[in-house]
Amino acid sequence: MATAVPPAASRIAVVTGASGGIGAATARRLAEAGYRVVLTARRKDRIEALADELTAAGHSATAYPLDVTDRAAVDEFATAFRTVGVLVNNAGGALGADPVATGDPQDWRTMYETNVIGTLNLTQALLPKLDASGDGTVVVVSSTAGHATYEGGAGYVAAKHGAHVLAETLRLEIVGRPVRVIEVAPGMVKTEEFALTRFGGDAEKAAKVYEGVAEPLTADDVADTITWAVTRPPHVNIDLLVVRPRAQASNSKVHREAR
Ligand code: 8X3
Repeated sequence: MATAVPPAASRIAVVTGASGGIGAATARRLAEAGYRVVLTARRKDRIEALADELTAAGHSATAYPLDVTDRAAVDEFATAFRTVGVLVNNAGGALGADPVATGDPQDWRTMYETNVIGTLNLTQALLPKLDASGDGTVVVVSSTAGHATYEGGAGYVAAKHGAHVLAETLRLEIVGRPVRVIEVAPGMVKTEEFALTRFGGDAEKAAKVYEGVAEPLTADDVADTITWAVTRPPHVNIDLLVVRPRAQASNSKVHREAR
């Protein structure tokens, strides 16, 4: 007999990396869909401001400052919940775009820690709560970098392949339990921070990433995709969604308008 699934309004959605970009946009969209959203990120002021904004708009939102790489803090965070409906593993990002020959091993380590171990920490800590919800969903926000490489991308590409493998393996391992595993792999998304962080705050280099591209995806485009996948009926598992702007045919085949 199918388990009765509670309505979205009584369900908690935890979003990591909710201080900006795709994470903040996803928290907004899930709140609008009726979830009680829990925003986590390291930057307390940002998630508190967004939680206040959502609450003022009549939604249910709380902020919880959290570093996803800090396992003790993640375990402590998990004790706050009896059940969790949705976990969106969005925290992560890229550092550097150097060739393999000269890439900084510390950047590689940091990217593995945030994109893979961070996702592992939250997923392990909340899996029992997702199970207990009777219809849990784990979302892994990977990247097109999790599916094919490009020059200068190896450190990030390796980390995102790790996130992809985590999602794929978890889906195999928990089949039969009431938890879906959805991977959303965005391509070129123009957010206020992704490229800037990647290039250590160099705005000129960051701007070059999107130069001449008519319409890179926005954070909200990806949030819309995630929310669509999450709000399918419980028996429908969207394994993997690759989403790119129309101007991007592959990681390295991008149409740029001449200036
Ligand atoms: C972002 C996509 O092309 O910068 O996850 O690696 S890319």
